[in-house]
Amino acid sequence: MATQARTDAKRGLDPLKVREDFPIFQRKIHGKPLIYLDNAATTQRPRPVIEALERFYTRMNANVHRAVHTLSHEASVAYEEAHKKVARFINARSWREIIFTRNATEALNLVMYGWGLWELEEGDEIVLTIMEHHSNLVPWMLLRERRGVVLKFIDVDEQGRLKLDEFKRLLSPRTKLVGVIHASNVLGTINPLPEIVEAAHRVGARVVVDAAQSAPHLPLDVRALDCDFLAASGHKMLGPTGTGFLYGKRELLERMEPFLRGGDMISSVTLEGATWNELPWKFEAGTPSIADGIALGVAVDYLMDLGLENVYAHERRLLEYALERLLKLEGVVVYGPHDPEDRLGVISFNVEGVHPHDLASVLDEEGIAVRSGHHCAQPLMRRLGMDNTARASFYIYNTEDEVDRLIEGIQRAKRLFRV
Ligand code: C6P
Repeated sequence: MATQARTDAKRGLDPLKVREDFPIFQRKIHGKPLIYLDNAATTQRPRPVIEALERFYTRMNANVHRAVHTLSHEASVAYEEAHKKVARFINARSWREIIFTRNATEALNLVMYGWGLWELEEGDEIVLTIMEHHSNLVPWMLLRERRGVVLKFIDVDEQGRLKLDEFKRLLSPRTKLVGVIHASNVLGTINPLPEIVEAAHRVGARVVVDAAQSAPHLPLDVRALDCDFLAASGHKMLGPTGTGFLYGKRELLERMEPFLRGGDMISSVTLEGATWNELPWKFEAGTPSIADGIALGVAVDYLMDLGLENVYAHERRLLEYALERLLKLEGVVVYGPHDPEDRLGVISFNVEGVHPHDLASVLDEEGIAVRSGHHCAQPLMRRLGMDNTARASFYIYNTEDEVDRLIEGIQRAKRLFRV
């Protein structure tokens, strides 16, 4: 992949060059150039990812692991290779620690059904943060209902940073799991994982990290972090929709029960019972999304070619610029930490007197895509006294010029609603 021109040793990532790889930016919305600021929901796809999907169906289409014929062999090798790429991306010890799922939600459910349901008993405690996305909250409620497991929550301060002292007080020998969102999809807050993992391990608890919002934006190293599980969405990091993955420490995955049972995940079956296939296939029952998985590997190649340090640095510049401009606007409330060091380029905000859905509609007329709503984090929204927000989230193809257009769009909405 000739990405040399997309980054520069001095200036870092060049978003204008990056944009050339994304066919969707040729599209006009209401006659205006598309300004896509809904990257926390899902990102756009570069041409190599789109081409990988086409290449699979035109050159290689076959099922994996089932036949000796050439197409099946090629598809199996390419699908396995995609797991290896994801393993390198997060620095896992082995590609067998990477399980492909449909999304981050499925990855987190896999931990609950495959580990929690078997390991946890009445009175055991799970400590979660109040800023969890519903995907790392609602699954654990099942264990509260069915097993009598106790859920405890770490609160946040007014800027949406975790109260770490409180976290340490919540930990006890009864804590069996700590579930933590790495970066909030509402506030952008980056949580201090090393400190959290170390404190959790000190009381013998396992740690599951929801990295859906961090994996696409900053370098991750599961070995250094020493977390036990980590879930992410492939579709939030340039991969196809219907892709996500779970990392788990091998010794845990080996001991865990499969979540879905049936085809492809067995080693042998008799009428009396079954034994399980080797990792990761034990957890990938049935025909997987082969083309999508292979294309996720290509997305990882693309990101690694750019360099995650460059991705982070670019978004940091945009974040600082956008925060500076938004904070100067009268009647605009910006949520989350004020210090860019503590957060990523996900900015939730409200304009006094304009409902976020109305704001998003006005921005859409300008070709600007932002999300509005509760962002699947209702307990956090309630805690911070808000129902809905507008949210702009950046990625590798966004520019400062687009931030200016966003500000102009907000000013237009204020004029329209006379606020
Ligand atoms: N957030 C948003 O904020 P899926 O859709 O299952 O791949 O990802 C779920 C998920 C889990 N954790 C976090 C931190 C997330 O942000 C998300 C998805 C999207 O717009 C959709 S609610």
